[in-house]
Amino acid sequence: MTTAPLSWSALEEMADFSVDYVNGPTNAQSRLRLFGQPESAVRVTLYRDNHAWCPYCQKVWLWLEEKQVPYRIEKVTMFCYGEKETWYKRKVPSGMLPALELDGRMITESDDILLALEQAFGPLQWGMKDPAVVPLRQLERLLFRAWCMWLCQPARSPAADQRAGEQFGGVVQRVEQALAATPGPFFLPEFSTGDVVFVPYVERMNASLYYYKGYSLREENPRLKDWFDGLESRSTYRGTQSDFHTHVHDLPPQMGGCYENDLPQTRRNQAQVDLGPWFGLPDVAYPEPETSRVEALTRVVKHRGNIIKVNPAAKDVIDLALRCALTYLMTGESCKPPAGAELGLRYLRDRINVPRDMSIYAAKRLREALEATAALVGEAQPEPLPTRHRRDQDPKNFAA
Ligand SMILES: N[C@@H](CCC(=O)N[C@@H](CS)C(=O)NCC(=O)O)C(=O)O
Repeated sequence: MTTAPLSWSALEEMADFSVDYVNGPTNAQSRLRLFGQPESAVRVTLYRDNHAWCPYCQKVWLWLEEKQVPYRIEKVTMFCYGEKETWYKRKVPSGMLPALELDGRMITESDDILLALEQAFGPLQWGMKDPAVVPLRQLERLLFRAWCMWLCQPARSPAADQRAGEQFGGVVQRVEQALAATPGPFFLPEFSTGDVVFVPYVERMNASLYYYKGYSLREENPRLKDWFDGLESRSTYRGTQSDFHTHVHDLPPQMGGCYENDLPQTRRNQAQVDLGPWFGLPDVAYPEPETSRVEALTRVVKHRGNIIKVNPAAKDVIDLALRCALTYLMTGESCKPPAGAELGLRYLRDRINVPRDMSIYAAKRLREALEATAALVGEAQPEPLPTRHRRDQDPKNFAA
C-alpha cells in the first residue's frame, strides 16, 4: 500500500521550521550575526565559501561564534565549484579564503586573522601565542601532514598503505596524550583556541579515513571520542558540523585526490556512507533533535524550484517524486514515485551538503526519505560524483 503524494501547498503548510539567523544558534545560512548587540557594533566581515566547507573558514567561523563577536558574512565561490567572483578578486587577488575585514582592514591567512581578532577582542581563553597553545598548533600540523601522507598519496602496495596508517596512528597517540593531560574533554581546562585549531581537519580526518581507509578515528581513540562528544555539546560547533557524505565527496577535488585501500572494512564503510543507512555512522553522536524532519522539509520546499531545475530527471517526474519523498519524510507512509524516478531522487540524495543546506540530522532524514522512495521503483544508481571538481554544485544554479 502506498499513499498519494502531498501537494506543494500542503507541504508548504507543514514547513514551519524557522531559525533566528541573526541572534539564534550558529547557522550556515546567516549573513549577519549580532548576538543581541546593535548592528552599529559590527566591526568585522568574514569572507568565506558558499559551501560552508572550507576548513580554514570553519576555524575563523567557530572562533567568532564562540566569542560572540558581531559580524557580517560575505560568501564567495571556491574554484572547484565555479567561477570566483570578480568583486572578491579585486579585494583578494589570489581568491583565497578565508579573508576578514576588521575596521576596514583586510586580513588573509586564518592564523593571522585569529591573531588580529585576539588583539581586537581578546583571546578565546588561551590565545594563539600562549605557551600552552603553541605546541598544540604544532601537533595539529604534524597530524595534518601524517593524514595527507596516508590519504592523498597513492600507496605503492597494501603494506605501504599500512605503514602510512601506522605513522598516522603514532601521531594520533600523541594527540590522545595531549587530550589526557586535562580531566575534561578539551585540550586545555576550558574549550579554547587549542581546540578550534584542531576542529576543521580532525573532522575531515574522521570522515575521510572512515571512507577511504576503513579506519574510525572517533571510535578507536577514547580521548578523541570524548573530544568529539565535548564539541557536540556546543551549539556553535553543531552549527558548523558537516557529515561524512559531504566531506568524503568534497575532499578529493580540494586535496588533489584521496586514495582508498582495499580492505573489506573500507568497502563496508563506503557502502554505508553512500547508500545508507546514514543513522549510526560515527559522524555524530548527540541525540537527534525533534525538528530534523521539518528542517529538511523547510529547506527543500524553499529551494524546490532550483532543486527541480538542476535535476537530470524530467521536471514533472522529479516534481512528483520529490513530493513522494517529502510525504514519506513527514508522514512515514511510503509513496510510490513515477517509474524511472529513482535516478533523479538519488541524484539529489548524493548532493545534500551539510551544513550548507541543513544540519546533520536533517540531512540524514532527507537522504533516507529519498533513498526509501527511490527503492520503491528501481535499483539504478546515478553516475558517481566527480572527483576532480564539483561544478555540479555551482552556486550560481542556486542563486535566489
Ligand atoms: N593558509 C591559508 C590556507 C587557505 C586555503 O587553503 N584556502 C582554500 C580553501 S580551504 C582556498 O581558498 N582555495 C581557493 C579556492 O578553493 O577557491 C589559511 O590558513 O587561511
